[in-house]
Amino acid sequence: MAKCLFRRLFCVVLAFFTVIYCDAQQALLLNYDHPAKNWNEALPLGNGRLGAMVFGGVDRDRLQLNEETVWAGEPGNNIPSHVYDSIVQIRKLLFMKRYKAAQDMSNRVFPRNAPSNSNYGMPYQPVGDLFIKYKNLGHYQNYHRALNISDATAQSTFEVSGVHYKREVIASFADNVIIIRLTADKKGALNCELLMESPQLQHKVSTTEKTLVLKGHSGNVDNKKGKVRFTAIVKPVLEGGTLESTDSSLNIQNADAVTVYISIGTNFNNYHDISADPNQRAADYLQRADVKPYKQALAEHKRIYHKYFDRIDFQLETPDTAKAMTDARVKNFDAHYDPSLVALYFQFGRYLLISSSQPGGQPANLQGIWNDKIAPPWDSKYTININTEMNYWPAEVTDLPEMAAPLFSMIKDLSVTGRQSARKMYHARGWNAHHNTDLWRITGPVDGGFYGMWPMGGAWLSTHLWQHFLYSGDTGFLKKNYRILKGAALYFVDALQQEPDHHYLVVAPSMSPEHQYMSGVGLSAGTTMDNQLVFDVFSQVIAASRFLNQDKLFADTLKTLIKRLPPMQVGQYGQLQEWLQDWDKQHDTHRHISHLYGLFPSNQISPYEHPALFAAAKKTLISRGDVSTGWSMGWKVNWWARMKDGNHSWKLILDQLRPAPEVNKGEGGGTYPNLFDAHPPFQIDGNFGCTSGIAEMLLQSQDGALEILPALPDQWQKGSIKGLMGRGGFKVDIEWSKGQVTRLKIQSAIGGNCRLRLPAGLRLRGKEALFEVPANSSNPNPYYKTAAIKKPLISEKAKARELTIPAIPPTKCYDFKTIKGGVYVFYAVENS
Ligand code: FUC
Repeated sequence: MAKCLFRRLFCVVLAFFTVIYCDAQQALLLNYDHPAKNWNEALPLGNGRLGAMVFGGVDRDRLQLNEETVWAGEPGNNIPSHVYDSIVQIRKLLFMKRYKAAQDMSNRVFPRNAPSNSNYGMPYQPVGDLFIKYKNLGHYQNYHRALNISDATAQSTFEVSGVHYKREVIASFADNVIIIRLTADKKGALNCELLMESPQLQHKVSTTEKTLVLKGHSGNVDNKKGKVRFTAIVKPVLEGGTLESTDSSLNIQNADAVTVYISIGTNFNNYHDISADPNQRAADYLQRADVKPYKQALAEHKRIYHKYFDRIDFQLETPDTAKAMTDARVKNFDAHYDPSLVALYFQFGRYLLISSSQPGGQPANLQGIWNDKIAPPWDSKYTININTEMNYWPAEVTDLPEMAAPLFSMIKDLSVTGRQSARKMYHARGWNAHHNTDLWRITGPVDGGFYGMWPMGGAWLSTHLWQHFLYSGDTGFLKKNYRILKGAALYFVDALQQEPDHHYLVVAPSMSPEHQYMSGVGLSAGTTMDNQLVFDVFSQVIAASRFLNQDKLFADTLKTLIKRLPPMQVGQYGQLQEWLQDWDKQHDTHRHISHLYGLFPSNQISPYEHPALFAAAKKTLISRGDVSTGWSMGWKVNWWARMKDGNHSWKLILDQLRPAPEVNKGEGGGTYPNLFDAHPPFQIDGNFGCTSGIAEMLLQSQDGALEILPALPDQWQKGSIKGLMGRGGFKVDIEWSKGQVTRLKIQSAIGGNCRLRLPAGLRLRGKEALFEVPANSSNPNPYYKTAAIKKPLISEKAKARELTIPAIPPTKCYDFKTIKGGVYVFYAVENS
């Protein structure tokens, strides 16, 4: 009797956990009831190096394939020669206020199209497609297609004449190949043909007895020959049935199950060495992979993926409508209450980062690693005046720092190639880069004297190294990268110019990315974003030299120069001024709001320290409006979170999670059925920007404290997030209900003072006592030391308008000491 009761109890408990587990699994699925009709419906898989877009077709399945080093062209930079004198001349024209003449000259010296002896960066290109054509599969039913982002697997299942078919695909993190597993629940039911195609001009498909082989090389563009050679080998391993090859295809008959391996190799070693053997590489990966049983390969793949993905668990309320297909959920998002779609979208961003950016590989480009076009939009390269940086915003805060390793190694490469642009173009030491780079690490201007005249790309990228240090406290990392940070600063030591009006030190010529203050004129001196970037580049070297106790003299030089940078300014409309002069237009809705770099990702505009600037930033945000390109809206989610206005962030998420238009162009944003973000067209930065913004709504750590739930929207009354990272190595779990924190757990990786900023009414209790600290006392934790900005200037016209400081929810700060490895749990005390 007791035994029976026990067994029953066991069954109930098991059923309970199965339900919870299934729900959790369900929450991390992208679901569809039909095969992909186009690329934006196909599902992305990737292991950092290899990418596959899986269409899930029944009669004809398609896997569109990428390898991250297949780019057009060959090694080599794009530095224009003999331009120094012209740059000096352009500078003079700017300082003489002859702006149009300066812009005209810039356009002449740096033509809009690449001159015949140079190039404007190479496009990222596809490898090709694998097609699997199935024979005699008549009418199908019960079709289901899913991307499981908790496991990094894609499946499609369907039924034909009572036989259940299943196809599962992984881009294996363990074996560096793509694996397709075909099964059916009737023996001998699998009959198909494997074929390959490629849009590359130079390619050839051949077969051996057991494999299908695609060889080719990348395209010629501008002054560069396409020298990336690639080899893709497809090898099906059969259980039962027969395999025959023709001169261009493989035929499988009556198999019980088939495992198809896709291995791709290229000749790329690094940006200046393409001497590897692509055939050998592809063969080596294959040889190691095809000996493993699929079950083992799948388990090993999942184990590596879980190590990263499982670090964060995010739960928001899940209504019944969340059971709908993913494309329908996007369609109905503004009509149905479905916060759980936001949790899915957030985790999808993390999934994309893990899948497109693995240590040892290339950073995620404009499309991550997924691209089917020989000439993709903006070459799918690295646009470093916002887009590449945005790709990496989620890396630290969502605890995926390893995924930033490819970015760090690209920065290291640029710190070498960028010496050429610094020296030849500007006669400066150190290194710089302009607004684009590519696989070959070009650092010269791209797209001519309007868009391309922005020598700040290297500066912005370098801040990611510093942020990694602030999050991890890894002094070894800082030491190793100090020379890169120093090189970025050294460039400005030499290149900054004294402008004539106030004698500030400014970058000239430059621009506020892609924007203009007169028709066709954007070239300027001392734009606000440049000033903020130089301030950060100098501040991080000053702080690094303090942490490492080295290079004091250089730090002293920077301390002198930093004082001569222009302050931020509040312009006539009460807006944060974009340029040194008050040229802003009041109803300007340009997608770039570069001067708000100071609000996010930087921390130079704080509501606690600089309310006037904070008010001005808000004015600017409001006047620029909400709806814009995907990446612009992604940025706005972060900005509104920094404004402590969760409801406005939520509004932007609503705007972003609207179905993207069918036409692949425009500036209205949106989301494709496969949850890829639309510029449009697809651009991955919007996914990453929004993921980062969601994290910023829940936790911030840039402003002297760990701020808990700084921008929770009314819609997210209840939820939990586990595993977000704050600077100083703090891992944070938050649970909340009725919009209030109920439980907070802090794990300290490196010890040190932990300062919490909490809603004023909230009282927390734990084993550790929390000491309330005065509002403006500085945090003794060195990773929380913020650099003091100059007092902002406020225009007389703005003063006349009476600046209203935005009200933000009142908070209080509390300190407690942590030790390395310490875990601290607090619960909300009910107000009595
Ligand atoms: C910048 C943006 C565009 C686009 C491109 C890749 O030029 O202004 O909107 O995102 O990068």
